[in-house]
Amino acid sequence: MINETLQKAFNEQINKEFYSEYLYLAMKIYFQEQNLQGFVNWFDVQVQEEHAHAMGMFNYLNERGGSIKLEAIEKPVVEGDCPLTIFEHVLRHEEFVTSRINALMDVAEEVRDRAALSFLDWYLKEQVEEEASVSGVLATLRLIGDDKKALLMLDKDLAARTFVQPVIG
Ligand code: OFO
Repeated sequence: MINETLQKAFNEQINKEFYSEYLYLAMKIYFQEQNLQGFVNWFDVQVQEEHAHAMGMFNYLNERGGSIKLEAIEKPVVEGDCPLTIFEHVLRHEEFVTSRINALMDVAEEVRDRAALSFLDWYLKEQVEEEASVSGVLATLRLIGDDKKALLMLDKDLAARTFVQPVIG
């Protein structure tokens, strides 16, 4: 049976992962309106990844005999009004999620739940990848500046991203 405090922390993180899914869905709307279909695809993949992250914890908590509590998902607020500023928000958000995964691991450590720590290791590595991939797009957007042709080239690149169902844990 999983410790109560750790169970609560898992439930909070499940909510954060669903919020991430919702936030990226909101960001996708901006790119749909700009007709930047490659960016739309990038956010589609991001949305599916966040759903997989939430469900990974959902299934884990269930496997551990924990009680899953679904709370309200906050209204997503997209900060930014162009690809660059929106991706700055994506990076800030991923850094925030990384800090929450670390905090969740702190709780697992405090209650000496080694199985949970080992499970959460996957999330920690995933956050390193998430931040690196977003930083890469952000660096390209900074180079692009106001060059519309270069933006369309990036859009074409982002159209190639595909979702791969992760094997979590
Ligand atoms: Fe779930 O990693 Fe992004 O937020």
